[in-house]
Amino acid sequence: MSPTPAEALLPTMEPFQLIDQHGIAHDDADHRMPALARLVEGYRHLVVGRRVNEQANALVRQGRLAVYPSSFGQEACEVAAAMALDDSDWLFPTYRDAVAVITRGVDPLEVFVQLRGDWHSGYDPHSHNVAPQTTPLATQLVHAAGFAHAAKLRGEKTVVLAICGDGATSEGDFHEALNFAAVFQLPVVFLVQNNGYAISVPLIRQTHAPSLAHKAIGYGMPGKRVDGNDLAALLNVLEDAVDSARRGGGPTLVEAVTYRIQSHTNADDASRYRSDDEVKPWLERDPVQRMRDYLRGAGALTDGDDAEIHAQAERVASNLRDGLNAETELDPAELFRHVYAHPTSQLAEQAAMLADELAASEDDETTPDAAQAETNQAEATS
Ligand SMILES: Cc1ncc(C[n+]2csc(CCOP(=O)(O)OP(=O)(O)O)c2C)c(N)n1
Ligand SMILES: [Mg+2]
Repeated sequence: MSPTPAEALLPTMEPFQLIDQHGIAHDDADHRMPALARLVEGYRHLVVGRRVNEQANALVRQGRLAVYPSSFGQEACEVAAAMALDDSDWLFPTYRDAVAVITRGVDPLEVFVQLRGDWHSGYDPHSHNVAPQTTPLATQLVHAAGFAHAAKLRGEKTVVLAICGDGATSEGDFHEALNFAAVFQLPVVFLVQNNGYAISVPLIRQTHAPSLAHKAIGYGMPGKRVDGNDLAALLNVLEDAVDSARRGGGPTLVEAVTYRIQSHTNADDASRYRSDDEVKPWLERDPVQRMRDYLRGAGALTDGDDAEIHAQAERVASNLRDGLNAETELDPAELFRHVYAHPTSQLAEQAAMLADELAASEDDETTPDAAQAETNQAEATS
């Protein structure tokens, strides 16, 4: 019996999977498997993404980055989110989605200067159609819905993909964005990375729904649950959702079931609220190793290919290290420069106050030198 229109919106409880954790493809799902060349491209992004996560963690320990919310173990979600979109589409990421932004083509160094505190948003959003990474939870979902609304009004074929976490689904903005997108049938894909935690708060404290994807039916949009550590399944589900949005089919909510392997950020200690026993099975579901095993089994990845991909990842890491280890010359006046096209009088006043303070501190710094110079002069002539 075919499902009723309401039943058709419901997700399956079992997350959709194409490749299991041992790298074995499901026979009955083979016809939905992305092309091997596309999976090799995806694997390259996974390896680079993993290396970026490792390098960023190291740069935090070296004091070169203030903080890093790692997507270690979630790289398949990051890569699939970027790969599912056309160049003319738009990505709306969160603080945890540096790897998605990099996969989209943004220079890694430009992504990370924000976390060093140099710039408000290090990259130009228009260079690769990537909105700034947002920290206030779920705000990017409302921006994404509004952006998609504008695209639809203009008759453009743009699709918007917005990412959020499981914790963000408790925000009012999540509800408003999904409701608005469904009512106006906007071309948006909402990707929830359910990594089990919102800092120390587990999913059980976030929702009483059977799953996060089940929330979709309340808005009248399809909900999909997918294995968030299976790049092939993610590409399949997200590409379908993007196609549907582009053809005028409205929004989709996709819940990717994954796990936050590391602490929330370096400022958090996950061992205070969860055990190693809980983490261990997720290490065995690693998305990078899984794709590698599948591609090796399919004869699509030689030792040479793999070595070349890892060498590329090393180059990305080394450029990031060099770039972030270079001392920068920052002009504090830039803080004010891009707030308004025409600065308000208050802003001009604050800028002048800062300039005075900086000039005064420069005077303070030169005073001891001047005093020393006088002493030297006196000694030389005595
Ligand atoms: C509106 C708002 N409230 C609270 C916070 C503080 N905060 C930062 S990250 C976070 C947890 C978010 O968890 P989740 O949405 O699951 O994303 P994850 O960090 O797991 O990727 C919280 C509560 C915030 N950034 N914004
Ligand atoms: Mg989370």
